[in-house]
Amino acid sequence: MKTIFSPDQLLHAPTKEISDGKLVPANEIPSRAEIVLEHIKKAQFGEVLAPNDFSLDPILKVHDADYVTFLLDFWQLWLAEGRTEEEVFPFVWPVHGLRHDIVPDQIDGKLGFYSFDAGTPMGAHTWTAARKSAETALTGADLLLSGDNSAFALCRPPGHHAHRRLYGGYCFLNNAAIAAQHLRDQGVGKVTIFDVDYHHGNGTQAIFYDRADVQFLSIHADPKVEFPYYLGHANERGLKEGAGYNHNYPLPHGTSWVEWAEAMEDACRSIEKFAPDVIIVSLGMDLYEKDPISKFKLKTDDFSRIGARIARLGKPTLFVMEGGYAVGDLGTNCTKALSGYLDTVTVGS
Ligand code: SP5
Ligand code: ZN
Repeated sequence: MKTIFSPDQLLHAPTKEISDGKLVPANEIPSRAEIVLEHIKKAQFGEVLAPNDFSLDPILKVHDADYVTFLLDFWQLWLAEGRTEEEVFPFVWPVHGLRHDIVPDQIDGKLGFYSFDAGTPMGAHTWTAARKSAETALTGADLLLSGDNSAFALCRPPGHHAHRRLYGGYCFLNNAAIAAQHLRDQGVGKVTIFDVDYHHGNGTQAIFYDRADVQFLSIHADPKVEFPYYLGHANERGLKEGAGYNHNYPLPHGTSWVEWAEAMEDACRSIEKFAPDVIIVSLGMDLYEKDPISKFKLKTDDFSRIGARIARLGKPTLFVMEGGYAVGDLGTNCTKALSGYLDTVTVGS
């Protein structure tokens, strides 16, 4: 299994975030990717490749042009307005009853218009890093198209919270969605996105909610008590042609392997029924018992079990990294998931 990564993904390097109403040290930091890379190299799963260059087209298939322009231009606008802070947060949003049809000219108005939380800092190099992260996922998709059975896109910043036209939850471009759409555009018939991150993949769900060609399944902490709070309930099943192709498994705080695995079995049955040509796994490691922002109780060895179960689905699989903030154990947990997968496909084939 090849891994894709670019050091440019480290350029987005926030030091603080707003969480639970406080300014706290940032969780989504460059060392997350560095430690995973170090462990991947040691595990010798295969080559580590730089992402290929892509035009903006595959990103624009998923994200609206005005949103991409905002991400691209935002630092220039920030400086042009004489602002000097290096880490930028929104603080006002067009929620219920306010206008969504006019994009403000002023930068604070734009930041709120294109975001859904105050917990996602932006800086001078956020666009560069986010674009590379998306290209890392796209390159992984291309590896599957050229015949590899699996690949690991070491994406960072993560992607699954980003909507077509919204950033949030540390995410700017929806890497998994961009890879899925690219596979469809290159002739792959049906794609499943299986999101195991602790948080609901609200962005991915929203992007494919009315489509039958991309199935979305997410196992996550119940949004009644956990971020992102406003999406991820079990009764969100898809709309129009997409009806029946969206599956959410909200689970309570304190969930450990047995209950989590039960949800995964149900999800795997739905995946088998859908019979995708390719599976994309939104691989969050924040289910881990020691994750600093999460409240599930999965252990390091449980990640091997997740990887092994995914291998038994028997489809070409692209792993796309999402969350996971227990940085000290992140490399171990990630390689466990991938070796669990690799050991099982080898045995099976
Ligand atoms: C990709 C991803 O995992 N994004 C997660 C974004 C979560 N941001 C909100 C975090 C709120 C944390 N509250 C719990 C703090 C416990 N001290
Ligand atoms: Zn997460």
